Amino acid sequence: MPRSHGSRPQDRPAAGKHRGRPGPRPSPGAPSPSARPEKVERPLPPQEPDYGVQSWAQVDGDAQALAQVPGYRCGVVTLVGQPNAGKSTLLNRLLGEKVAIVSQRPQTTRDTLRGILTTPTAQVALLDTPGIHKARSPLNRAMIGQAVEALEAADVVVLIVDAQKAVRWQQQHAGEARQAAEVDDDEAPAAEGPAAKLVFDPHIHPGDRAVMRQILHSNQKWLIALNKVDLVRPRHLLPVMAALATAPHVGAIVPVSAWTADGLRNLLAAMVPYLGEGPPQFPVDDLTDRSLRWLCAEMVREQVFQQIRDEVPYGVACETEVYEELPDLAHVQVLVHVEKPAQRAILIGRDGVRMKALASAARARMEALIGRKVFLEVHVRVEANWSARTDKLKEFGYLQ
Ligand SMILES: Nc1nc2c(ncn2[C@@H]2O[C@H](COP(=O)(O)OP(=O)(O)OP(=O)(O)O)[C@@H](O)[C@H]2O)c(=O)[nH]1
Ligand SMILES: [Mg+2]
Repeated sequence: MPRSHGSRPQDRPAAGKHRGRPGPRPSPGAPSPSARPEKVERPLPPQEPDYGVQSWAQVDGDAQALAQVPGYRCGVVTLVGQPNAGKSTLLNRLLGEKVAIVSQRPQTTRDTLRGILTTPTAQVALLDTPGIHKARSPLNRAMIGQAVEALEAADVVVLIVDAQKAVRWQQQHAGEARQAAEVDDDEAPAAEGPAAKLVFDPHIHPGDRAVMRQILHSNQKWLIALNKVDLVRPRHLLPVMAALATAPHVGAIVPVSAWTADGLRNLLAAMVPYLGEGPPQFPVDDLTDRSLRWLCAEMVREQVFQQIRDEVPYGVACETEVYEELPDLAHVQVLVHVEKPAQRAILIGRDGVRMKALASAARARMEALIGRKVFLEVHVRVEANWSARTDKLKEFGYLQ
């Protein structure tokens, strides 16, 4: 019997409706037009990832059955890349279910999320991380710290490169000599050790070079997933792949589209040989080790990123204060922290219209994930300057 979502305690990890098996994505609630969303994220088209698996029945069995499979592999794959490269979208697509929040704005992901993909031949713990960029604020530095820590935990690292951005950069710098690529520019986070002195092909985007330095500094094995290939012409991809292939020690470069699900089978096939042989380490029907409480707070933050303009989303942190499973619904109360009273006013909107739109879209997401009706309450509190305060960053889980 599949485990019902309704009976899962609030602090247990979220499990898939399909017991860890990729399945069709829930359709998210459309934001109300009255919220005048600036950058609405289109829902992903509902393709199922094709892993070439004949039958998922074995995965639906217990972990012991998988442990008996000869050559079964299990390990950690860390997804890193520039902000907005599509790491979270790729994680969701690989899992076949939406667990990570996504938006068109950079720096959406703030802390590491582990997604668990269990197939008949391997269990992959996929770490989605904050985008690596030149961090100035304490919050951004904490985010980069999380990404760097996740690098250390990996059996193999996958650098997600935005193909569209890479093609544009290459076209703008066509014909430049290779020796022009000295130490990187403003986009690079401070690199250390021998990796800081590495010289890369100048046709590689400086933001990607900066992430490569971090990976090489960690001494991990690594691959590249060239994402968003649906947005570029195939003939423009080859020169980008040729430039990326000059990076030191890169294991493979796999073109993928998290949007269309193209290339995921190849990406999985490239990752799995780096994992150690052994039985599954996580329950086979879990999708993530994050709790429903955490996921609910993230879903509210996602709507803030998708529906509220300008800098406001960067001053917002969300916490689930109440998560109760009642007989016929789940009662969820989320507290939204903002830095200034003006941000509070923007979030609430005239007559509370904007908050209503935010909450109703977040509730629809929660209902799709939890699989039951949700009664959602959202409150907004001003917590002056929280993003620069170590105590608050710790309290909100952004800093260890
Ligand atoms: N067309 C297209 N869009 C994509 C693809 N992958 C991601 N996107 C879009 O790119 C934007 C950023 O995606 P995210 O998954 O939030 O990117 P991220 O790397 O997790 O970003 P941060 O969390 O900010 O570091 C969203 O609007 C996605 O819909 C893709 O393969 N094709
Ligand atoms: Mg993300």
